[in-house]
Amino acid sequence: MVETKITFCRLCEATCGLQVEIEDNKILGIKPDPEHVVSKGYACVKGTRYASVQHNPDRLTQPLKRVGEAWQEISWEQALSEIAKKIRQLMDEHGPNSVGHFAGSPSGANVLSPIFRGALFEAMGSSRMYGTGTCDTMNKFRVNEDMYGSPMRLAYPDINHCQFMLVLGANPAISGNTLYHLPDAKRRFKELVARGGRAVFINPRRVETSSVGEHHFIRPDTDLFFLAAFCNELIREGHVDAKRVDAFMKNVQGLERVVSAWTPERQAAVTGISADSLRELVQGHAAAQGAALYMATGVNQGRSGTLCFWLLECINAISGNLDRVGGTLMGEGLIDMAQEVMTNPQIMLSFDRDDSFPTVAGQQPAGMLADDILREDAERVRALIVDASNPLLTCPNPNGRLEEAFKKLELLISIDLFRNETGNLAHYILPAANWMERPEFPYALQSFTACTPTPYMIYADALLKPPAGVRHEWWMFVRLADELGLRLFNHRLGSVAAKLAARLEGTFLGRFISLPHLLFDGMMKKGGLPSGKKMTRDHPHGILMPENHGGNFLGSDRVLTEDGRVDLAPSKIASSFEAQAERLYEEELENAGRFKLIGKREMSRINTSSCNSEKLVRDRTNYAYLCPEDASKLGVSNGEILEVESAFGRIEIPARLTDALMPRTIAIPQCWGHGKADGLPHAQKHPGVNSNLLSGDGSANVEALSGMSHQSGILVDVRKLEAFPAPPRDI
Ligand SMILES: Nc1nc2c(c(=O)[nH]1)N[C@H]1C(S)=C(S)[C@@H](COP(=O)(O)OP(=O)(O)OC[C@H]3O[C@@H](n4cnc5c(=O)[nH]c(N)nc54)[C@H](O)[C@@H]3O)O[C@H]1N2
Ligand SMILES: Nc1nc2c(c(=O)[nH]1)N[C@H]1C(S)=C(S)[C@@H](COP(=O)(O)OP(=O)(O)OC[C@H]3O[C@@H](n4cnc5c(=O)[nH]c(N)nc54)[C@H](O)[C@@H]3O)O[C@H]1N2
Ligand code: SF4
Ligand SMILES: [Mo]
Repeated sequence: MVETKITFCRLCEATCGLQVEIEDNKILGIKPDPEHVVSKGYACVKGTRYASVQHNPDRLTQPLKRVGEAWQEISWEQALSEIAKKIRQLMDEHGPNSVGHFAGSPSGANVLSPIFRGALFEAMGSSRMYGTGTCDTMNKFRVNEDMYGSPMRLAYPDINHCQFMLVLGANPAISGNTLYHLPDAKRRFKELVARGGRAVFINPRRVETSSVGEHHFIRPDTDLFFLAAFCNELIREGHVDAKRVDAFMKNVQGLERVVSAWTPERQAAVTGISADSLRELVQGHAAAQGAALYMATGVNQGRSGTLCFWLLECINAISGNLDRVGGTLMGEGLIDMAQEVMTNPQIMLSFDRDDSFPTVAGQQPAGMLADDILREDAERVRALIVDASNPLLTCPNPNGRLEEAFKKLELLISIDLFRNETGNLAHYILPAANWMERPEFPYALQSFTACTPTPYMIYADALLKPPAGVRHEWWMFVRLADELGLRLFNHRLGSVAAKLAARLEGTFLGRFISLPHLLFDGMMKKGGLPSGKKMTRDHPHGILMPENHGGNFLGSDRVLTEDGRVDLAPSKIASSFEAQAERLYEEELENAGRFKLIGKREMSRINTSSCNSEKLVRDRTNYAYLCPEDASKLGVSNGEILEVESAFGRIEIPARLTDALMPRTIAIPQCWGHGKADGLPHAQKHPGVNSNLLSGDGSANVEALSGMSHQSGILVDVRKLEAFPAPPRDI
């Protein structure tokens, strides 16, 4: 029987509503859900063509063990007992920190997996948690912690009422945004412009989203100077809301002092944004009834993502826009994650590593992982569980160094839907269920931080049954704890119950004690919502929650700093700015004539997760985009091969010309490079080139305040490759 079921996509943070036609556990078609309370009929190709990933012939259906060069299917009992035995041996011989875990982007869309993975590692006593959070947004968590008292206090632009929105380093129309829930972003920006507001995009590339507003080119990785000058100009022109600052904030003098040297003219010399343009933008910002600055990945991945986000938040705060309709708001989630972190500090606790490097929200830098595996001392990482990630392609891998490190691990486990490049080096691969196969509400955004200008909640039950040999991540972590004889959550009863539920999963009795359903019902009850059953029956398209009218943050107990005031100049951040800014500026002047490399997200690809889909991946390769002016200087035309070299590596890649890029900028879509992916045959036929071979790792290349990797704005030399093979053709 054909059934139409309602769910929401979990591939990116837009979490669009979907209608899925299903027969005999098979997807017949996926359409946008026109009745979803926020996405209202919007979805992109990645969501509507997900059947090509769901029913992909290369999906794993049984645990795999590497035996020599071959892969052997084994039972779950064998996999879990062998893995537990090895982990126990390593913990006994080298201590718990010799075993780490690495969480990828899809695990951020999974509510239960991080809870149980965290509980397992806490029970083991290991603080070795890595993840691609340090390739993406850890700088924001660091600033939130220092300014507002918790990494999870995350303000978002009130686009529904804002009259001036400035967006740096994001392309929401393609990406669906990050840490800001805005499906169908283009429509939302159009609405802003239609009511007389301004949407201003600051980006080295004229991006798809900026067609609805204004665009200014900025030289990659120079936003720090733009933001410092913006902040200084705002202060100098008297646009500080002194009353609000006095009442709710502290250290404004510290902020004023450190930005005072940064004039519109000084920034213009490195950013390429004229002094007049900057002044005009500050005036426009000050004149608007409600203004907000937002930044994302393109700036986060620069050398000073933390400093940039701090200045950006300060501009929002001192101009009186923080916690005000039309400015930036601090959402109230289903569960107040920030408060949870305060009362359960073992989750997401920030601490300094043994080499004094900070971790933010407990996450160690992905850019230090190779070092940590290759080091010879007692802190060496010897085993790694990679959950929903493909770090070999997505993290800095200078000249293949991360690959060399992974080969040295005594135990590498990949939990995935596929045997990806990282899985290829693993000792065991454990096949996981995906989002179509599990019950869920949207993770961090709506549920825990409510970074959504139209607050709502949605819950969807599993739509499909996973293949017989596939298991849920929560189950794997609980079963491993059971095998290792560890107590989860430091709670005897909770631990016994979780282990019992895991043992009963899939049996007749298990139907009556489904741990995921019990936990979701509990969380929804805590947030004042109906049970999962009622949500899917009565509110399948989501339920609108009370609007956020501002005025619920400043001066309230939700500001979690010690004195309840927003800190405008946290000492470590402000002193880092003082120590770094002039040096970085000099470097910019010196390197003004060189190329910088940035990324370029593509509509039909989601990091490496969609690479094996015939319906989504048609190009044989990715390209290096550059402007015609640069191309003519290099003597290169479309399809000819470029050699791109950084201090860390060298790649060869065909060129594609576009006037959307500013001079001396080269954009390469990231997360390609599937030449060795024999577990992903379609991807292997469409390999492309891995641009992360050009980014550096180790302490000199990891941002010192937050552990963020430097993956955008990398200095490179670009040449035309004279002797090249026939250029690849698209199929
Ligand atoms: N140069 C450059 N590099 C970048 C970026 C950039 O902008 N430029 N972006 C960075 C960013 S922001 C991110 S988040 C990272 C992303 O990089 P990763 O976090 O490594 O994410 P993916 O590449 O999508 O790999 C995810 C893996 O998870 C698997 N998977 C999908 N769903 C599930 C599931 O439900 N369970 C499990 N267990 N596995 C699943 C997929 O099959 C895939 O193999 O890349 C980073 N790398
Ligand atoms: N289609 C698609 N959607 C995705 C993903 C995907 O792979 N494909 N990945 C998902 C993930 S994991 C994330 S984190 C989000 C990210 O979502 P976004 O933060 O929107 O990331 P990008 O689309 O990479 O946009 C970054 C923008 O920054 C610009 N940029 C690069 N360097 C600089 C700089 O130095 N300064 C400024 N001002 N701009 C710069 C780039 O030109 C680019 O347009 O997207 C998510 N959604
Ligand atoms: S924008 Fe596309 S990938 Fe993102 S949630 Fe919506 S349908 Fe899924
Ligand atoms: Mo990301």
